Amino acid sequence: MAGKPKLYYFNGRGRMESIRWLLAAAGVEFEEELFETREEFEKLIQGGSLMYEQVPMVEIDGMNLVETRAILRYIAAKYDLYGRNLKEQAWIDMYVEGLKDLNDMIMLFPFSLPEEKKMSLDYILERATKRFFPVYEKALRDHGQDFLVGNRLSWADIQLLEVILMAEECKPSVLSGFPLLQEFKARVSHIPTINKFLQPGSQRKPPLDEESLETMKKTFNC
Ligand SMILES: N[C@@H](CCC(=O)N[C@@H](CS)C(=O)NCC(=O)O)C(=O)O
Repeated sequence: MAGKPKLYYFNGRGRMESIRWLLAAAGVEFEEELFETREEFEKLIQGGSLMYEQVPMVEIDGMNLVETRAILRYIAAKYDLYGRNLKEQAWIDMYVEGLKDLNDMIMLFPFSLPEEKKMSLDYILERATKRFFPVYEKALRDHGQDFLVGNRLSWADIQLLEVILMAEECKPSVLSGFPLLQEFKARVSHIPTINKFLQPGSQRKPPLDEESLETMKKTFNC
């Protein structure tokens, strides 16, 4: 039997967090090698397993998978979270790529300069509530189903819940104008694998604080 997937990244959310979410939601146990220093990251580069000398990297099924979106698509397909046919897959892609845009804005927020913080936050919240969340609220309203695509859980739902929770960390009332997304959040959070990931002590990572921001900058020279 194949061993557990092994994730290589620094000890924070970053680009790896959506991969953790997807594996956890699929009920897949995984191990993590979390760097604390540049030296540890360079050792991995010297080992030759990073195609572009970048992480995330996931050891799975005998491969060293890199590139976040390639990793996510592989896991989604492997664990039947990527639709039943090409059309469902296309819908899932449209949802997750939009969610990625919002996710990236929130992920990069801690890197904004102190004088830009308020403007960045206002921009994120404006995009969340005017551009992105209305799309998912409307999708749920139009088809009246519990999930975004195909009336069953997919990568799109998992990514949506992750981003909703990130947006709520920016502003707790961000879902106030979105009753169906509030119900969606409660429903999907109760799926046992997801509920387990949401509990303290899981491999879910906290928002980036000042200390881990510094560790990340030093590790990746960014
Ligand atoms: N397109 C890649 C980008 C990966 C990337 O930029 N990773 C950063 C860490 S988040 C990294 O490894 N930086 C180290 C470097 O570029 O030297 C992906 O999505 O996986």
